[in-house]
Amino acid sequence: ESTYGFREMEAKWAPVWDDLGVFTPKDDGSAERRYVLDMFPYPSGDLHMGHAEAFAMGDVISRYWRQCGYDVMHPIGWDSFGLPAENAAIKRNAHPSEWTYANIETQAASFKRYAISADWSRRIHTSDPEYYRWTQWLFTRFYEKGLAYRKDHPVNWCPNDQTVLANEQVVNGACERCGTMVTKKSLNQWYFKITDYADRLLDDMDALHGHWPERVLAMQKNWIGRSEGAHVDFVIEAAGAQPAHKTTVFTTRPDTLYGATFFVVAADAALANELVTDEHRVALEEYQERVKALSEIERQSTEREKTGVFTGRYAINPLNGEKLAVWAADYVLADYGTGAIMAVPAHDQRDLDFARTFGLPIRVVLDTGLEDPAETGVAAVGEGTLVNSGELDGLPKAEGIARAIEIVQAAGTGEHFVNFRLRDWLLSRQRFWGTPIPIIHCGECGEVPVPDDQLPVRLPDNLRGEDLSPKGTSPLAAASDWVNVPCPTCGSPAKRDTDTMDTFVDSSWYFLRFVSPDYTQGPFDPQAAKNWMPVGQYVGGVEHAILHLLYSRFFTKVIHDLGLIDFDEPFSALLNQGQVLNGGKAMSKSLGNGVDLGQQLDKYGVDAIRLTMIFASPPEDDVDWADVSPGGSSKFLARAWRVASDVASEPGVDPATGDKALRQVTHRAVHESRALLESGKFNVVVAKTMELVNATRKVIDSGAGAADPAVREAAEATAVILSLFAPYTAEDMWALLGHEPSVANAGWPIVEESLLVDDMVTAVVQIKGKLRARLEVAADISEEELREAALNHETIVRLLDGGEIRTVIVRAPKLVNIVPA
Ligand code: ANZ
Ligand code: ZN
Repeated sequence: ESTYGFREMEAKWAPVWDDLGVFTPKDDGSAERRYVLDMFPYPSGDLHMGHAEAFAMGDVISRYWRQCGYDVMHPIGWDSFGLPAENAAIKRNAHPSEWTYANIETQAASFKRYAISADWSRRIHTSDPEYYRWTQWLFTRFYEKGLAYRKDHPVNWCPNDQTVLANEQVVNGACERCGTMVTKKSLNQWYFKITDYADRLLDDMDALHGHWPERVLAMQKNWIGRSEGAHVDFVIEAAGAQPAHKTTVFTTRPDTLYGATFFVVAADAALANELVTDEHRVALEEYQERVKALSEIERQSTEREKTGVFTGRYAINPLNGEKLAVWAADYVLADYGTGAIMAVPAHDQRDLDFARTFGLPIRVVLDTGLEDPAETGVAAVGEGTLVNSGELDGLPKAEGIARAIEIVQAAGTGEHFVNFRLRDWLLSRQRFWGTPIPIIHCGECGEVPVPDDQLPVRLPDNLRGEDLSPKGTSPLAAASDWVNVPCPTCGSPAKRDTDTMDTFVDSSWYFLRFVSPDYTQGPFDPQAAKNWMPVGQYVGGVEHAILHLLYSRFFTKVIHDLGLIDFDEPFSALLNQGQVLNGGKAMSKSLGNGVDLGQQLDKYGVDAIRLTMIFASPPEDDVDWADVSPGGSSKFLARAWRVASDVASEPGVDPATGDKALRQVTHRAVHESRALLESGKFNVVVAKTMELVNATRKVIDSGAGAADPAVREAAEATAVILSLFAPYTAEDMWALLGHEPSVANAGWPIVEESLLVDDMVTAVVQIKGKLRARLEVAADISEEELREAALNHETIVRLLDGGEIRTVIVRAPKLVNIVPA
């Protein structure tokens, strides 16, 4: 007797799929196209348990759609620029490409073993010149549209990595990568003007509700941070030799202008130093030193006692001419709004805390019915009617806001303004292993984009090891052969830009490259993009909820506006898979709770590991490896396989003559799985398949045995459903059942509707909610018939004993509840 052997199956089928090109889409329009994409991996070492989970989920969707008859594209590639390769190269005195491409090969082999239904012919690597040529091409298009620009800016600087970090890469004041506290440094940097797209990035999320996780949409919304309000100009009075100064504030509450009792500028903004009088300068500088030592978290904390210093200056309220003391404090952020605020302590908690600390006046201007904030220490937020506010008196809040804006606008001292939290995207990096910025700096012509026919600007390959170590400037600056070039416009000696791009740039358009990975006339073939995009299902971790997804959406919109595509959202649906934990905690070196994927695969086989990932929980939930049983998965797969093995020698006969009960289980499993798969309940589908295998085994072990045609039907359905989760086992079953490979293209089994209805069901009869009798009734029994049957049941007749009945509640076909009077 043959036995289930996962090693043999893995060795046997992987090359067959490769040879047949099972997962290469036909791409001929003969079937509706669907594009499934997993967030592409970074080549750091071999695949780990997290990859195994994420890619299992994407693969289920891809394989399911294929079974449904769609022409599925499920490509794979690598996000292969980035710091780890560079750090490894420094350590090993090598070129980053060596480490990168070696790891890619390792991962590719593992992905193949893991039976990802990928179209390997579309493979891309962002560090290939054939790819980054087009990243550069896109950059020059952005530049020409004014969407890529340089400016001097105090940037976040990681002293350890010697590199600039985007705000997003600073976590609690520390470098996201190495944990070193981040400092500020002024540098000339490249930015993408994503703020031009803030409104669209926000508004276009409307269409994503229901298709993207709400949590992700909420995070993006918050990140974009649209605030509607006004800019209001305050004149800061001249003081001694210091002239008057116009300072604008951003406020969402212009209705409270009469409640402004002081004025605050960000302590770390240049404005503070500009305004401060000589008398207060030393105090300000001391304060600034103290602020620098604080982390962003500490600064933002509402718990912390408010601190600040008086600048010696006064601001004039444009509405009522009042003089407001100007303070410098760290609770006002330099890089939000204008970096200056009018403080309204009665109605803003932060201002109230500050006023109470420094004994500043508090004036209620909105009657909210709440107690006096000066007494309670709780700011009066919420709705109300304006008071103590001159011409605004009596107006409700919303009208007060509108009226106040009209007034300042008419006086030329302010205007309606929408402020965003979103900042432009700082994209330049002073590192080697990235896409070189395709700009040449010419003394005559200024910034000159590298012409298309001179792209790609290739990375030099003679730098290695120590040449790459961080120095604060890009390592490329040292490659003088590379740096010094004639200006493409005027021919005079010029220099290449030596910065490289943030790797988020590479990954902001890769989904478009997959539609035509070998295209040489542009970043993608417009017709192929029309055929395949947008991505029908995107799968990846929630850690990319903000940046990668926002940047990809931004790129797609710009590429749309360049006239290259006719859609402007890249991902129609998004799934965030959970994490793999061990013992309830994320796997980590420090906890020593890591689980090695390779060892798991060796021990249990690919299919058992895939099945375990899928069976453990719905795709969005975490999987705790301490709670799962890959051994159990393996036993189940062997059981399923044995069914096929038992049927193998039996001829195929019309299933209609087979065991009806088993046929019903089969058809129900096939039918219900579909809805479950569509709604992402993959784990429940696995449970259904287990039930199906058990039911099949029961019939084999009794009655007509494996010769019953219903058994063959059940085995075939099992193979097709399992092809989504356990492709090797499924393919082997399919072969045992006498079919040619591949089961991946078998097609979802056709359901016989008549087998979906239950013929007979058990109805329970209760008296006053207590179970008293059971009845076998037809599944489609009417309420009236069921009521009659229940009332005539002999036990019921006896118990009621001729007494009067108040009501009879009937829920056909399952329940009757009799309530006696
Ligand atoms: C006066 C006022 C009265 C305010 C009131 C609020 C309530 P969001 O909604 O987050 O955009 N603000 C403006 N710039 C700031 C900065 N750089 N640092 C700290 N706070 C700043 O918040 C806008 C409000 O936050 C603005 O409206 C301003 O305070 C404050 F009853 O102006 B408000
Ligand atoms: Zn020139």
